[in-house]
Amino acid sequence: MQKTKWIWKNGEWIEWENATTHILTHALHYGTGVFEGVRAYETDKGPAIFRANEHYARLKDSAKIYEMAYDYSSEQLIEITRQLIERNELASCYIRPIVYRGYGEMGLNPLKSPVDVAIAAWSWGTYLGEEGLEKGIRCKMSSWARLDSRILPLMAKATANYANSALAKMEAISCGYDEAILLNVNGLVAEGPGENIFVVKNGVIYTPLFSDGALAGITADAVMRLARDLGHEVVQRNMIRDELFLADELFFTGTAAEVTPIREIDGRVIGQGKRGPVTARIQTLFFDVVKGKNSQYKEWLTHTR
Ligand code: PPE
Repeated sequence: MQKTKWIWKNGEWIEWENATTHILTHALHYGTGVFEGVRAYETDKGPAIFRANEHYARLKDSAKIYEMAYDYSSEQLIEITRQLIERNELASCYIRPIVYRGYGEMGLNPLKSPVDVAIAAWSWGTYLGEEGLEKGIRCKMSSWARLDSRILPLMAKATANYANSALAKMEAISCGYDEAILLNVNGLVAEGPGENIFVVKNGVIYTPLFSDGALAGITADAVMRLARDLGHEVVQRNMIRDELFLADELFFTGTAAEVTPIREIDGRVIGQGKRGPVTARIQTLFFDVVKGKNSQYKEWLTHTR
């Protein structure tokens, strides 16, 4: 991981090495944290944060679900993020805001621990490899089911949810795959451990419903708009695993994963076994948009200077 100089926490600028936390931090023991993943990209007008408003709105929603109200407005956190990027002299980077129950009382009741707010940023290259972005990745259907909203609320991007993701990721890697795909407890397609999934079939684009366990991804939302603008019909509906096997093209979306083609699942070739033409067009448009090369979507960008 590429270190930067500054991390912001509870109103203060702290040096990277000093951004530590107490062993008895509530969230460390009980998963009582919510976070965001945001990217900024280099444009010819300097760095621009992609969909900052939407990310900080989702952070607020996640915190609301966990009753962790915090005092900062989204506008304030966006301003802090701009400063963070500038202070760290970053161009394109990944931004990680986190709100969590800090050091207070041990025991399950989180309400006795303070709500801490921090934002870090660093340079983070492609999530699933440069080659993955071009050639597609190989996935494993996970033996782990995606969490169910009767167990943990999935509309909250909570640290607790990622224990499930981490198990699925480890399994996929130890079986020699790049990434996992999870079904929900009802056997319907949910998502990747850190990505939304899309099927392309006969020019139509399909993606699972939030109610089936897909995070309301901000990249997915952007990609749905881009795909519609490119003339595709986009449908959010229940999906079974068979539809993944029979897809013309499959791809993942996410802040970290961007738009990553999937070329294989469990040894089965998907489509032509490489990045398909629809995925390629969406990917190209996506990268043009985030890099400020397409003014049609400029409301999605917050420039840092
Ligand atoms: N589903 C999950 C479970 C998920 O974690 C992410 C983001 C998405 C879908 C896509 O959402 P969005 O980023 O709004 O398009 N995962 C974040 C964390 C990844 C990590 O390894 O850490 C991310 O991409 O930032």
